Amino acid sequence: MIEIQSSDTILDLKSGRLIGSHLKRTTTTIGDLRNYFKDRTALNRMDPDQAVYWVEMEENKQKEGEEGGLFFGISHLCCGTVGDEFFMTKGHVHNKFDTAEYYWGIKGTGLLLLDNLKGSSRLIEVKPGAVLYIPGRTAHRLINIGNEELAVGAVWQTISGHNYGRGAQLFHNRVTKVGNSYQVTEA
Ligand code: PAN
Ligand code: ZN
Repeated sequence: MIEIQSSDTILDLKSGRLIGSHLKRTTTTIGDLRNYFKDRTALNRMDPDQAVYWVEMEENKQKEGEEGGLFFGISHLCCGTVGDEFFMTKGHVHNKFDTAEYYWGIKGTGLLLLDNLKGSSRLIEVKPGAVLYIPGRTAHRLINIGNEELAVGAVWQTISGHNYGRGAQLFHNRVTKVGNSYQVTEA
């Protein structure tokens, strides 16, 4: 006899929100991103407590640094700009440099900026259903270029860890709003 269990957590595919009783949410605000956006004057005019993005995850299932496990998280990136630079995540490389990651688009329109830290960058479109592989040794950052929240799923190893470098210096490009479109410039 096998007991049939239901899953602890449901991913609502329409909103990208997790539903469950053991979830945690980490919010990153304008104040936390002080060293990441170029236009410091615009940044200083904004409310430091304004949320730019938040990540929701299952709580206490896996431990950071434990061998063999996986983390599952949904990033929700609000729509907006600082000056003309689109809202984006801090971006990082993994401490365990070789570990890769999967992202997939759930809601909204964005870009995934990849930088191999040796002068080569790539931008990949993020839209619902897009499956994005981030190789190891690669800095990765999400950018919301749309008119609604960008929700993106992610799975990475529990041994990966996050290295944020020194602010924007991990990345060699910036994405700014021009009319209804975007432009990429050197950072
Ligand atoms: C993601 C990111 C998430 C937030 O879960 O951690 O999008 O971005 P920052 O960590 O750059 O602030 C991931 O890539 N995990 O490894
Ligand atoms: Zn990552």
